[in-house]
Amino acid sequence: MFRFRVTGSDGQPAGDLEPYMGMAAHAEFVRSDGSVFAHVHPSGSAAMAAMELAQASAPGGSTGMEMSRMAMPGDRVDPEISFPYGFPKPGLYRVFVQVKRAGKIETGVFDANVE
Ligand SMILES: [Cu+2]
Repeated sequence: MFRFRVTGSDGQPAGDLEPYMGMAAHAEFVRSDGSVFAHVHPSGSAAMAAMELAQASAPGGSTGMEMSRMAMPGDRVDPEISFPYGFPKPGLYRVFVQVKRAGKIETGVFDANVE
């Protein structure tokens, strides 16, 4: 599990996270040579159920716009977010984590040297 905590400028856990495209957060794990690209969502969140509902009801799959309609205004997202993932092979990776705070998308970037 990769755990991230979103904090405000005061260092306190952020209280203004909202679902982004029906999910609490999105993460991409990318190997420096481009041979690995994984898009991962947190597991077991309430927002996951909302996304599954959105996918089931959208004919021919759903777009981000359709999924965002599933997110209820006022839905609260926990500022501690975990993603299940395993690096498939050693190398340099960059991890992008995207959340939505008070209507704005924010992206955190992290580097990992996997041996
Ligand atoms: Cu995603």
